Amino acid sequence: MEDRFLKACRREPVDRTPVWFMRQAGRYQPEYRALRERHGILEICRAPELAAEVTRLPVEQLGVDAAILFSDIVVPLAPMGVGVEIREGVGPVVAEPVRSERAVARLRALEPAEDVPFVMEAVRELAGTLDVPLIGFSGAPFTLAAYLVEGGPSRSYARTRALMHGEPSLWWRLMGILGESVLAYLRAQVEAGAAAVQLFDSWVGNLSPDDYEAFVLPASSRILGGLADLGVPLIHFGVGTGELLPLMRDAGATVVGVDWRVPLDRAWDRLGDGVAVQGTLDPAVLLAGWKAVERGAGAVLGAAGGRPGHVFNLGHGVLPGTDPDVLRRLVDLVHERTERVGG
Ligand code: 1CP
Repeated sequence: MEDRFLKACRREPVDRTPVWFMRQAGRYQPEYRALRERHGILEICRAPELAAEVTRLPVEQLGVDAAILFSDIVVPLAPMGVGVEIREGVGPVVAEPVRSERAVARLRALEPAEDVPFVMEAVRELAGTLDVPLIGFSGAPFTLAAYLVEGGPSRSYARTRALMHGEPSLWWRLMGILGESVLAYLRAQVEAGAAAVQLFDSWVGNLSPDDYEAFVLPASSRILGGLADLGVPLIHFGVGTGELLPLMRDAGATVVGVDWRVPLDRAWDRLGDGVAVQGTLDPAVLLAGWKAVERGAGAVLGAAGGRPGHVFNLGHGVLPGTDPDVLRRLVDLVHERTERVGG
């Protein structure tokens, strides 16, 4: 198996900088859109053969160095007792937002083998057949709680922030059950064959460092700490996290995912040499023509400066409307510009 991705996660020397893209499977692909004409997104997530097929597409088409399981962060919520759907053009929508003691008491902890066997089946099938490492993933407790409390996507997650300050004991009960579930879920994915995992705390950048430390770090570090014995790279990612990066490292990450707002070299200065860094090209640049992509990718690679431990990625997911050919050329560009003789 080609393992430059795993080597870079461990800050070992690599023959070329590895590259993969968040949301590398999805709407920008004609094949995915065609499949979505016939199946709902959650239906694809729950059918191992469809999820595996969609996971493979970008690996085959783009030549990326890692696959990420096709699923969604809301998949484990339904068996926990949450009525959730993914609405076209909106995102996850929760039927009854979780804001009270009663609503939290109704949640039950995820038991991965019984509750989401289709995920483990897809992971097993992919891990046994892909020739690049498979990344498993989960939403982090804060980001999952944010959807539960708000009932859907939100601009600033103000209700969630108010709840954590106003009803801390309720907040901790919610974080407790989500944290326990996420840990079990990620452990099960690794046991089924995932070679690395990414904890998506996409919306945690809405918090101040003090609030992150007080209300989120303990739950996320229990998860990352609880995975450490498995020996796989642990990628910890969020959007708008410039001020949170050292805390996200301290939670137990081996790779910190950084968005495009913080230059990669500055992010690395804040993080120190003890972790790998993933990112950070602005996904909007991919809509701006090839010259802009070349310039943007060149700046990211320049900021990485060839030090071990860079995993090239976008600062957030591939945007719908991105030309698959641009992604393909970007993979080649990263590989060509970082080729090390004798690597
Ligand atoms: O119907 C569709 O096809 C809609 C688009 C879509 C897709 C392709 C959604 C709805 N989810 C997904 C799949 C998905 N979700 C993947 C696999 C794709 C891949 O990487 O190859 C992954 C990793 C996710 C994870 C996910 N879902 C995150 C974390 C990553 C991130 O982008 O920050 C989040 C926040 C979600 C929630 C979600 N699901 C879908 C949407 C549009 C959203 C975001 C809504 C919002 O803005 O709050």
